[in-house]
Amino acid sequence: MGTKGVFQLSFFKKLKEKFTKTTENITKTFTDGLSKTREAVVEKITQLVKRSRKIDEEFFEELEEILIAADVGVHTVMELTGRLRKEVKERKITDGNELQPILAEQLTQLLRKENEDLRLHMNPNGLTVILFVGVNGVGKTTTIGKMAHRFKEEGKKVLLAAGDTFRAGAIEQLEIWGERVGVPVVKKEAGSDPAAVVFDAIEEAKRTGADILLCDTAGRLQNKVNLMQELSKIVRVIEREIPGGPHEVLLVLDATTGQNALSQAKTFREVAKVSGIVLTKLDGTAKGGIVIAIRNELDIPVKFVGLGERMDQLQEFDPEKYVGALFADFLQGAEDERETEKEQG
Ligand SMILES: Nc1nc2c(ncn2[C@@H]2O[C@H](COP(=O)(O)OP(=O)(O)OP(=O)(O)O)[C@@H](O)[C@H]2O)c(=O)[nH]1
Ligand SMILES: [Mg+2]
Repeated sequence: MGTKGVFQLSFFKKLKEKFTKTTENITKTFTDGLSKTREAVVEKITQLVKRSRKIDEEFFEELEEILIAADVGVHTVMELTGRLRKEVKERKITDGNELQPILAEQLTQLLRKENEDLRLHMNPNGLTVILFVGVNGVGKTTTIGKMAHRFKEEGKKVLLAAGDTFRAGAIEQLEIWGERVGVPVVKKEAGSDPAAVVFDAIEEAKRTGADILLCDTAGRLQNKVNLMQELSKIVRVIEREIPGGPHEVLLVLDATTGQNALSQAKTFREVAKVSGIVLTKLDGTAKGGIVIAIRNELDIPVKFVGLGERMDQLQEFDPEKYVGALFADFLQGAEDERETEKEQG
């Protein structure tokens, strides 16, 4: 391998180091959860590279198609291939294989905004209140259950508020999660005012000295005015009872809905101060490129991703882990190549 090859590999090496530094479990959750997207994107690109003799316009057009099919979003794809074209020209790249690490590097750059903190804002002194919003069926309640589990594992005292008083069975569903995880749930009868439930929950959290209150909400969006009124009433109650709260308003989006998720985000941003996104069901889609579109087209950070239905399949979003999981086979390949080189002396 020439010096150019070594240079190309340096990004993969860094990526791999970051990827393997995290625990085996997290790496596995990401690689397993993204397997459908990996097959649809990276495997197709690999085939394209094998088939193409040179990197020409046709090559870029096919590459664009693959990325768009994975829901990366036309706008973002154009930006990405624009950068790739430039790199190919500047670094005088003729071998498609050398493109993979550059693509990985560009993707990581697109996903990581300078000085952005992807961690959840927590109240340094007292109760942290997190509100979950989003349309029907995106995974709000499940995410609350998973997050309650995470916080509990960290030794935090968690309380849940059954703020979805609208959908039949919603309160019971949250209660089941509460039992499963071992955290209490504050509820009122079905049909009550969600803001009143949240008020009660804050009282209960104060009384019992809870560290974190996670508030569920109903997932309707048929009527924007209603939604706005309902959400702003809940937010007002939290603001009044807990200075600085809500510390996070997390918009839950379903990755399998693709570009639709983007338009939901735009709507919710108008009605609530969304501070972060939880992108669920990434495991269920080959269109996991939506993470990149969301990151690039909205000014809201993706803070968590859902990679399966199990309690432990919610992960903090990390650009390196995401890109690392997409290019997992390559990282492995790069490693093998280095080993062989070492052996050959
Ligand atoms: N595969 C997979 N399924 C998920 C994930 N997150 C949630 N789900 C599933 O998505 C379905 C809907 O989840 P809910 O948590 O009920 O969604 P919701 O937003 O609370 O829905 P409403 O209460 O109707 O507004 C359930 O079957 C969950 O198990 C995920 O990350 N991966
Ligand atoms: Mg729900």
